[in-house]
Amino acid sequence: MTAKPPFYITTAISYPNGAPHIGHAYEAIATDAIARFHRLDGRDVYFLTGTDEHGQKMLQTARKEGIAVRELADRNAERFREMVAALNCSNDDFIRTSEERHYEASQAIWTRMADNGDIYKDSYNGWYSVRDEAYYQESETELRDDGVRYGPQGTPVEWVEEESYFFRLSDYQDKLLEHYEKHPEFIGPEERRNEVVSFVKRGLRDLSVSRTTFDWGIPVPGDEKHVMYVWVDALTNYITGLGFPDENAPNWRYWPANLHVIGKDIVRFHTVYWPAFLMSAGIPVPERVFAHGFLFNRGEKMSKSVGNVIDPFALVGHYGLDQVRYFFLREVPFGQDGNYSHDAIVNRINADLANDLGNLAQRSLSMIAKNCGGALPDCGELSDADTAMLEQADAMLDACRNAMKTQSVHQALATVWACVAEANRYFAAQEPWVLRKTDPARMGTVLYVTAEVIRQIAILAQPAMPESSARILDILAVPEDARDFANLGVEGRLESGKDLPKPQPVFPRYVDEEKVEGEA
Ligand code: ME8
Repeated sequence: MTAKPPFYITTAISYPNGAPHIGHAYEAIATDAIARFHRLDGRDVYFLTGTDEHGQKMLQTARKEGIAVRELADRNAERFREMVAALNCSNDDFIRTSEERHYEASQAIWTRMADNGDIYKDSYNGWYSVRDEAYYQESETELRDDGVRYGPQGTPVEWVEEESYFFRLSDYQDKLLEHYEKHPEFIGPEERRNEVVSFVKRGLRDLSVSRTTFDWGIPVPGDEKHVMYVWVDALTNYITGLGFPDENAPNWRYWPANLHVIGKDIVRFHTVYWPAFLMSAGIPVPERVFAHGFLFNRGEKMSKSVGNVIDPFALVGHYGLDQVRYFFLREVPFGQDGNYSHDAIVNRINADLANDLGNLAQRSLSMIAKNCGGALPDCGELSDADTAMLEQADAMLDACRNAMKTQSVHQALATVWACVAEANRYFAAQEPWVLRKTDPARMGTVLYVTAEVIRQIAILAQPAMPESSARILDILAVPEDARDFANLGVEGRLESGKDLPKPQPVFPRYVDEEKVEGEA
């Protein structure tokens, strides 16, 4: 057997300065669905997520709450860990940047950049946004009528003047542009790529990479008065997680990452700073960075002061985990901004899940239970309609793979749900309940074809809805080891005569009228 090709995928690591919100949940769910897709498609997947614990934002929040910053980090990192578990994420590890292993990795990459002559000491005078943990050029900021100066993401900036180490980012301008040119797939979606290319073309300045006015961070090797700029250590998490600096570590084989999944607000860090740091340190750069959009609550930005922040735990408790996962993945074209609303989620639950897939499975499998002695009927000669139905199901994998090449998770699900819709039309048109009296053998064939199509739908729905899909595969008696994509198409056809367990409804209708706190 040949070894499975590795696939390393990561989420951004979240600031644990507060509890996780649905933006964090969205990123975790989408990344998990992509990880599961590739795992089912025969890749050796390693999936990392975690928390980004240093920096001024954490420090300020801890001060406001009157607690030690480590206490804040410990408390909220635990909430993030619970969130990914509650979302049924299949991450292989959860990294916290306050861990010892991460200090070692960050100091090692720093030393390599310094040894390469890319780090020098000077002083920084300029604007800094604590909320974004980002330095901005004055031309990127604006002084508004309220007398406050804001950065490009709409967060306030403050003037910083202090001794600082710098990274020679300006030396990497041409190398980065060459990299974007040679590897057009490095940044997705396309519009993000265009933004980055024009940002870099406008010219790069050297980057301040250390701070001296606080000590909540990783000490700069050889000059402990300085702590590293939080983004230097944050980005390094992706290699810490694989055992760096030990390049003989068993997991180092997963590097370079195949995919960093991030939100659109942090593209610059991942596609300008990060590849430059890696080039400087002599480490290969990741294959692709994909930026998803932002989630809004009925078109409004979620904020604590507006009171419309949605708690992911409450959401899952209220609607059900797979329902929430499906909703976000199907509703929001991955890469674009999306809206969350009670009505939209209820509509998806009732139309796509309860009616279209749930009813189809329940009706067809109940007929098998009642009319075929609970065993999968024989598949007789195939009519044109049967053949067309099976061909559509067999063709799903290629279409999904194509969609997933560009992380179009919504597109992959649309392909699967087009087949669900077709299966409903097929079932209605074939009228197996009429055939029961007139032509039982033909009824058997129709039920067989329907069950086989449902099998393939359930296999391909696993990345989005792991638990519910498993329950459908259970009631089709598909063995655990026959649920990956190698079993799609003709290879894995259901076996006639096999006893099926009593079918149980998988997707209940949503009837409760109550809303989740924060919902409009
Ligand atoms: O940026 N909708 O952490 P973070 C969708 N620590 N995604 C959202 C969102 C929303 N409303 N709000 C945030 C950081 N996100 C850094 C990352 S990586 C080395 C360091 C996304 O907690 C955001 O875009 O502010 C980011 O990808 C992730 O959630 C964590 O955001």
